[in-house]
Amino acid sequence: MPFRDIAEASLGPKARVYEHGWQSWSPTGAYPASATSPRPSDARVNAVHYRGRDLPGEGFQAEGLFAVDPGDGGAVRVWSAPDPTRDVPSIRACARQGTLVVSADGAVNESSYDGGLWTALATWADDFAHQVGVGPLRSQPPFWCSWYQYFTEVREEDILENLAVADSLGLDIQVLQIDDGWEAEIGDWLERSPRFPRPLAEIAKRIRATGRRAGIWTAPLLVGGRSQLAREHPDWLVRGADAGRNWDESLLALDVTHPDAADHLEHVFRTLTEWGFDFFKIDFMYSGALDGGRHNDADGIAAYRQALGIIRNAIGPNAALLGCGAPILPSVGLVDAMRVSPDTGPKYEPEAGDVAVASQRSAVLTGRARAFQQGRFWINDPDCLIVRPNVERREDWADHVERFGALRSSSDRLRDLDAWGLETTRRLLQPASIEPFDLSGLDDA
Ligand code: 9PG
Repeated sequence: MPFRDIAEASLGPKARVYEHGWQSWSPTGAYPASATSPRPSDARVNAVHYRGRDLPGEGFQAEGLFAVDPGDGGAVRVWSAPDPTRDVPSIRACARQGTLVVSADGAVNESSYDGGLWTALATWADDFAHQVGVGPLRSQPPFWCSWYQYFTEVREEDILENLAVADSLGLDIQVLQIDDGWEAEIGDWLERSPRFPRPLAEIAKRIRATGRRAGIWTAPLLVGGRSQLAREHPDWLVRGADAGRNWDESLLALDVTHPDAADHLEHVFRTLTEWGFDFFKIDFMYSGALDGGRHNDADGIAAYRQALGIIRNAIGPNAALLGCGAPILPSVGLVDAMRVSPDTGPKYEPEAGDVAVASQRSAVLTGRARAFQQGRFWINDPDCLIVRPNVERREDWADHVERFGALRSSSDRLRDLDAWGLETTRRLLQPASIEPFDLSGLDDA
């Protein structure tokens, strides 16, 4: 559907807009109404971090949720998809001579709220969570994740070393989560990298023998061009879907509406569960919601929700499901916890100034702007605490995790922590709160 004008708002000097991005890594924030929001630095970033759609040169493009705060104490106007678990229209806005013109490429409702921007969004989120029937939230345990120290080079011995050090330091690490790097190829989830010589069931057993739970990263709806799956089952891929590039390969999407692909997805998660894993970080989930040709005529969002149903069915009701790189509004009610920002990293500033890519500034910008989702949609994951000595501005990152992070995790080589890093890790590793955050002060720098 083409964009059609849906509303106008007259803008006072303090007017702000709120733009919600599509998936975990898409920039989300509040900006002066006359500004232009962050744009991807190239087409790859647009595909992997945004929604891959055309963007206007000026102004804003929100995905499914947009708001205007007049800034003079007047009501906040919110535009949103009537049911974002079915359809998420793009909503554009552009300021012209003191008036903001709002347009959308699909059906959009308008509602208005008193109490300022964050209260408005929280109230909107309460209504949406109620509409979807979000069940009672369950706290999730503090965990250790391999990514922000070892990245794709992680080895079996790194996992075992940190397991032993967690014990000797007496840290409240209840789950050891193996991140990207363990798998043979993206899409081949039952085969291991040579850096993991022992079967994963054995690693999981060793983790569990210390009284902890075992966690694992996958990107279950993503298929790498090099994978055996892509080679052997081209009919399981979404036709014409471009999930971008990473790991030096092109990225495709699994079509879970194909019954054999659905069986395969279920088999992968049943097997990981049998191996002893019960904490699942499911990443690059945007790939499952891409437009494209599928076995049946389900659209991207319907196929995506179907995939989450298959995964939950395979892992059982008590396993933890942490969404990442995931379409935000279509995931409500289907995950226990959600990454609400782009990745953090040892650097404060993002490369090329692009706030969709890994950096503390990127993670803080979007993590704060989605603080209202905590305790309403799920448990907010601010990304991992990293506090080893060479992390830039590590005190500021720890403050963000403490204030706007409900899911708590550590991702340093534990042995490398100095006294302050260790004390901070010890203090912040706590079971996740299921309560909404206090949103007052969100507008302070
Ligand atoms: C593993 C990581 C970690 C991390 C996730 C996700 O190519 N890219 O643009 C790109 C974007 C995000 C990204 C990795 C690559 O990070 O958020 O915690 O699990 O995957 O690969």
